[in-house]
Amino acid sequence: MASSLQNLSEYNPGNIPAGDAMLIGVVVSAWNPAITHALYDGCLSTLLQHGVKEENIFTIQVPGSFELPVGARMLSHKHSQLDAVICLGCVIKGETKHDEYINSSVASGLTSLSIAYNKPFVFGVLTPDNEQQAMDRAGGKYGNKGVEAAVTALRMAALRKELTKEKGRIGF
Ligand code: DLZ
Repeated sequence: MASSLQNLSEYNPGNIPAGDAMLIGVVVSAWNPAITHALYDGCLSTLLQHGVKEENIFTIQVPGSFELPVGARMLSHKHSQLDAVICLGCVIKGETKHDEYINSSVASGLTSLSIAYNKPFVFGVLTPDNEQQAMDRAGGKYGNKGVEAAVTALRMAALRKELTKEKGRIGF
């Protein structure tokens, strides 16, 4: 498993597109707040480090991870110029299968939104077996998934800009 071998938040900052012209939405789940707030801290500091202006980061909170897709959609409607929307949550396995239902619903919801809007809706959701695994990935020994989500958003937003920018017309 990759996470047992490396800190997944390690990356080369020189390879990340500049965020100075980007508008980014962030949706944060209120369940397991110590974890999701740590994810948000990592995400926010990464966006700022790569030049995204504070006034161009639009953050909302939703009650739980299940609400991330609809929160992301509502945020996208309010700010239609967003280049990417990052969704942060933590669903810890319990006695029942709630985690499986929530996680697969969030994953398919964000996939559908990405395709429908032709923009990245980033899955920054931890799916751990227990709280320790969550802490290890929210600023602990395996890095911070919020950092990775921010890097993914910048990369995908830049790719979208590149692929959708107007081409010079040839001929007529
Ligand atoms: C209900 C629930 C449970 C049991 N566990 C979590 C969790 O670990 N992480 C999380 O983000 N949300 C959890 N929720 C709440 C659901 O995501 C959702 O908010 C409620 O079912 C209401 O739709």
